[in-house]
Amino acid sequence: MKEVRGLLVMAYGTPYKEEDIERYYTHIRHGRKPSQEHLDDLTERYRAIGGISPLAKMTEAQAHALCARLNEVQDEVEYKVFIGLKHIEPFVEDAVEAMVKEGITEAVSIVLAPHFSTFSIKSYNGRAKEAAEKLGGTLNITSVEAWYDEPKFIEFWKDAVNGELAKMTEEERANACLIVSNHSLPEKIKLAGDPYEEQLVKTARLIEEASDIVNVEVGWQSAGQTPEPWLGPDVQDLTKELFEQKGYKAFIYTPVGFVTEHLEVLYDNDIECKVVCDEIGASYYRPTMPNTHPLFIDAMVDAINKKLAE
Ligand code: FEC
Repeated sequence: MKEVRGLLVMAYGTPYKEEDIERYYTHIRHGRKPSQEHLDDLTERYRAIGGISPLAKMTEAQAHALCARLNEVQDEVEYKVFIGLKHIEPFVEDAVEAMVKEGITEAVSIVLAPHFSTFSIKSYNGRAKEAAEKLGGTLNITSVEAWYDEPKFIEFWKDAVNGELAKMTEEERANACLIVSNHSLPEKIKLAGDPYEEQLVKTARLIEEASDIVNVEVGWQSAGQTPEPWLGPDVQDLTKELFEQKGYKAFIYTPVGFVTEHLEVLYDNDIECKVVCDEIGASYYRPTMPNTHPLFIDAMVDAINKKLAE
């Protein structure tokens, strides 16, 4: 019989129904309840994208597609998938406990976010390893840390950008700008030498080199509501500035730090950035997110195999 290797797929998590929003938001805020105003604001944003986010379903689909592909491309071990979420059940710790209960001793983990930061990838992997330690240390977890430059990931976005260019009129194509973005984080991460910003810039440069787009800019989105400075420029401000300075007629948004159509894409890009484009009279383009596209799943397979071969 083949050895069973755990595949721990970790992701942000989302409320399953409207009543879950408060506890989910409280978890994101490290246990501090949000004010009624902030809660109402978030509830309104979920309502604006149809009530709940497609994130939960897509995380499941991505995890299962990744596991199936890992089992297809090799014959030595049998991967078994476990989903661990950051802010709602099944939590990262629940997934680790399930693996230990099944007697699994080797696992590989990957986060459904391509860029490393102490706030995101490091905290997911740290929680998984800490949980494994607490449960007796019988489970060894090998963690993929980043995959922002995986060739198939870049190929996915190259095709996506070229696909949007093909939909444009000639005038739009000649005056088009690509905005490559990620979730903003507090600027203080830079003091600790966090590679998050550098990795986003690298992803943007690789897409620029591979695709037919000429004008490429890097921006940040979905910043939190705290008084401290967050990484910028914000994608909405950047759109306005670029329009004023360069007169672009079309903007393509590729929020490459995300891998599916969830709140931060459906609201922050498709509603907020679209409003800005409408105001300035430019066209809004946002390609379909990676979801379970074979190139994207294969990019994660490659990242896992490279990590295991180290
Ligand atoms: O579709 C959905 O329901 C969930 C979408 C969602 C994703 C996501 C990804 C990331 N976040 C990251 C960092 C932060 C920091 C704060 C923060 C706050 C929120 C709030 C919601 C939310 N995030 Fe999120 N994030 C998603 C949703 N995030 C809702 C709370 C309301 C708001 O501010 O909009 C600020 C926390 C604080 O207040 O102290 C920091 C990072 C990612 C990308 C990596 C990953 O997926 O883990 C980084 C998806």
